[in-house]
Amino acid sequence: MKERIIIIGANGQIGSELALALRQKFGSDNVITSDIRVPEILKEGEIFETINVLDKQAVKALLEKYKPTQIYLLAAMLSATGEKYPQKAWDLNMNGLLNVLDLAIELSIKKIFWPSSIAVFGPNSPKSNTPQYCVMDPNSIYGISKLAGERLCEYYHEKYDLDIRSVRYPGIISWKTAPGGGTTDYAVDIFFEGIKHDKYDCFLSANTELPMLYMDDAVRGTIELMDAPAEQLSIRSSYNLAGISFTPAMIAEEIKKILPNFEISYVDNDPRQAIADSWPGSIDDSQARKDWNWEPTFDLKTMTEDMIKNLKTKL
Ligand code: AKB
Repeated sequence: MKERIIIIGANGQIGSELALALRQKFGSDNVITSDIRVPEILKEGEIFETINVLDKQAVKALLEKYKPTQIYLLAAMLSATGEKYPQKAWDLNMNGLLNVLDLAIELSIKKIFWPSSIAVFGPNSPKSNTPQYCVMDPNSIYGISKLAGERLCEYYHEKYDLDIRSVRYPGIISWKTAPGGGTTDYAVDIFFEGIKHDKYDCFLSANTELPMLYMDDAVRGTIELMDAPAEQLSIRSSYNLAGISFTPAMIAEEIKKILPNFEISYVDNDPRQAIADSWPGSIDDSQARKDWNWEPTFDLKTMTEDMIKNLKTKL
């Protein structure tokens, strides 16, 4: 079957790179990007539509116009911004998802990708090598909305046979498009500031370990999950996905090996610390490895080298 894909929320950190990869795989004609904001650059042949995912009629019109076979729903408010605007975060993250799920049923669009996050875990979840199934008591509005979203995805799969696929993204590290409003964003900021100023004032403490993943692995893994035969997938809520776990002190050490003058300092009392403290330090992703052969390729060293090489050229 010829695939036609719509990405909703395509201008963000993950959407912009998924769009590149999907255009390469399926051709620009078959990948429609959409977002509430117009992108800064739109190349010839690329199709873009302005859309607010909360405007259900507009989303319906978009889906009727392009008749996609797959939807990637990436519009969301992340953890740190979510704490500033909890009602808006809940509204966007929940009602955006519900709009897309209901329209997918109405218009017979079977295949959907929706990202969850390590934010679904909470203070009583195991901290280290956090398993797929365990106590989940998220205490950020973002985490609560993602956990509720996971339950909706499984429910719609069971009840309406929607082919929804999802991963719990850790912090994603990338150089092309900056992240916005997340707790793991420090691990991207540190590279930009390190290259520009040889120093970084980190909003998380030195020993805060968090799970992270390099963008190249995240994009490849997402497309591999979407390509996997449906009968191989045993999880229809969201798969644990892991890459590299490290602390600010560890990444600073690695950066210093390439930028010897780099110095890190730490800010006290940043509200993002409490969010980070409630999240796992590392993730057990054995089910994803088993079901669809997931395997990350970048470690702390190769990721740091690749980030610095690419950012030096970019900046
Ligand atoms: C955030 O920090 O909010 C996100 C996430 C881990 O989902 N990057």
